[in-house]
Amino acid sequence: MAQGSAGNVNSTLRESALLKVFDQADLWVRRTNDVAWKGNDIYFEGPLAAQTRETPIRPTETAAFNVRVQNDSERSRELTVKAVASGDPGWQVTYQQGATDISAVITGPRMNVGTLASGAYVDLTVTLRGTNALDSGSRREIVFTGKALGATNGADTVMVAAEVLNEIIVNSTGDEPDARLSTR
Ligand SMILES: [Ca+2]
Repeated sequence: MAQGSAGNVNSTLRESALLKVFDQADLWVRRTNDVAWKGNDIYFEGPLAAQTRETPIRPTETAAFNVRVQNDSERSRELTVKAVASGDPGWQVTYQQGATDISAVITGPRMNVGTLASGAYVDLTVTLRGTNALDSGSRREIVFTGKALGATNGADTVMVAAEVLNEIIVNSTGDEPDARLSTR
């Protein structure tokens, strides 16, 4: 949030606009080896390119993503998040908060991540592992939707996706680890 002085008109307008949204969740997303996140201060309930991160992998590789759940309300709020997966079911998917496996609760009715002060957040990790049984082009998508407990608006959504590509070209000499595809 802007920290503008009383004389800063833009800051005052922005804070006034935020005040109208009483229960705003803000989800961010990145691959675990990315520095930059996507989706900060972008709010939309439903998948959006600006809040989606995806990566191709080889059949037995792992794609790992972080999802940040931030309270962008002007007050402390209890936030919840839900994960819905779609696509080829042959993937192994694990959800974690720190070292704790949260797979059952986040794919259930809704996970409560606790009460967060304005601007505070928690980070989650989702890991997708391809298996040898997957064909090239096999894809798994997971949509995360966060919102304040009991809120009727202010929801936000991020999406992660992984896709198996069998034709990834490895290094030509054979003396280095396999090359990894990058979406950059
Ligand atoms: Ca967002």
